[in-house]
Amino acid sequence: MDRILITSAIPYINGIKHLGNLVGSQLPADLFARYMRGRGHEVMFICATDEHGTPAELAAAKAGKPVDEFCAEMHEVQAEIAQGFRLSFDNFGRSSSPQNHALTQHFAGKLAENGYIREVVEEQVYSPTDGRFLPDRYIEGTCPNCGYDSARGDQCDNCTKQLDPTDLINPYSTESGATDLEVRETKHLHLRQSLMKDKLDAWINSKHDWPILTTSIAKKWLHDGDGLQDRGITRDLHWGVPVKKGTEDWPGMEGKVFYVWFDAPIEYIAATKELTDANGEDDVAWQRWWREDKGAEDVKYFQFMGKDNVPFHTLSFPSTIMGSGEPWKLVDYIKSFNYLNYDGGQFSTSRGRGVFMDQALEILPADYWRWWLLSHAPESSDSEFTWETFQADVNKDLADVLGNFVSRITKFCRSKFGEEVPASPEFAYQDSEQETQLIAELTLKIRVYEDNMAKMEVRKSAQELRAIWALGNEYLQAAAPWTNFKTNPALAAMQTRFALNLIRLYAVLSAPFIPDASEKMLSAMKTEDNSWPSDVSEALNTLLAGHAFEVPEVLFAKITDEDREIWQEKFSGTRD
Ligand code: B3M
Ligand code: ZN
Repeated sequence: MDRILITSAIPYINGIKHLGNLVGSQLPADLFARYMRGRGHEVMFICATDEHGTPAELAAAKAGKPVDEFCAEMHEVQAEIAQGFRLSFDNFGRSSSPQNHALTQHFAGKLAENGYIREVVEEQVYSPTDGRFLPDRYIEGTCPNCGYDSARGDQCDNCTKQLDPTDLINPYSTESGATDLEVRETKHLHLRQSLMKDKLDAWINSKHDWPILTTSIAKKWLHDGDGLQDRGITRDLHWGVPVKKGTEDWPGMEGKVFYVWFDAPIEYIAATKELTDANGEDDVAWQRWWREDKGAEDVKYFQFMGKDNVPFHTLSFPSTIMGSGEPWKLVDYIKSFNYLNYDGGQFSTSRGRGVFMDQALEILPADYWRWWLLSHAPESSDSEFTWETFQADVNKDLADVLGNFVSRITKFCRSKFGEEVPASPEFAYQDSEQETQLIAELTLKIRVYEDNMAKMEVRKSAQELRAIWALGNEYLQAAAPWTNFKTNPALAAMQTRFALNLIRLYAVLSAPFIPDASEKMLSAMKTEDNSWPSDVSEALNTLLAGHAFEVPEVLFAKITDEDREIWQEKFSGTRD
């Protein structure tokens, strides 16, 4: 049994995420967490809301609420939606927690002690029109790296380069549109990432099994242009973690807070502490996940995120960890994703384009979305959501293949043998070629499925699972117990028993993808035995003759053309 630590990138607090965000971090992380739990490992799965920074301040102002109140409310909203999608976080924390304040200040103190922080008198963009220093996000302009004309002050969405607002060409205020921006002096802290360059480079180079998407972004950052640059880690905002050196004040930094991207990844650690604190456990309870001197040396740590978050997780956060000089757990594997597009364009939060998490759950249960999104995860390239493919794939995979198998065999059994697993003393599976053959095929496919799941190959895992489901239908078709029933009822009984056991097997294998349907299948089979099928033949001998079951309600209703047209229309514009 291993100890598996899993974190998903933590969603910003200001607003509800769209399906593209979901499939780029939280959903595949949940798939992996569920799988690892299913295999009997001890899992700690962490997510949180990312509550600091200008977007939070802006959104609260727009909602006419104090920012702390706004964040508390939005956290509840996001937590409920996460629950709706069956995201099985061990804790869904809040980056504004006291635990994160303390840990962030602790890291800053250690970094300063070890010479990794520089105090800089910085030139910052001041807008006379707006009457304030403009935070990065309030400034847009042309990217000096790729020429994209709507690059934000902190990062270019087109080439992913992290930017400082003063890097932008022809900058303007997104608040007022003002272009009369001035540069004024103010004092800030910089994290000396450049000192860490060789160490980071060696570390990234040692990660041979990481996705190319992850390492290529990291390497670009380390080597392009002048190489890895130091980063400002403080801001002139009110809402955030006050700048302190551990528990001590930081002279000259009064009234400033840490940059949201400095404290956000530290929240992975803090959210674990939030959980163990809430359970009344001692510090070792969270430290055994995060401190190599407290038992975390054998923890395996996996991070999930969209590609735009990769620089922060391959370079900035590791700089914080390494620079602390303390034995904090570094990530072992970073799974990153490309973008999911929406119907010929991009999902866009700012423009409200696409389907958002709350809206998705209003029209269909979580499993439909989970299955489609995961089986189309944008791994090797961007992928696209269209209503046509959504309808076609869901109807075929979930209704025609899996749902139909379950309904066909349970209904057949009920009508011929009653609602219990039929006996056939004359036949064991082992006596029959067909079942022996299927067990061998399933064994092979399940091993491939396990291998893909362990490697976080999301699409390939879905493909294999689909093929495993299809074997059930092919078996029924070939075995035809309904025909045998007339001439050889004992044979039909054995085949039926075999197929009913397949339902339980499918429930166990499918749980990471479609947890609700999996539960329905187990409860229809009146069993709580969800043990992983290490031996397929044994796993198919779990429900014995005489074991009661019931015919479940339809697992997956088909999406009709009419449904599709209504939704297509409803989600064709932008959300208000
Ligand atoms: N909140 C960006 C995002 O939601 C950011 C991730 C933080 S991960 C520590 O995509
Ligand atoms: Zn760019």
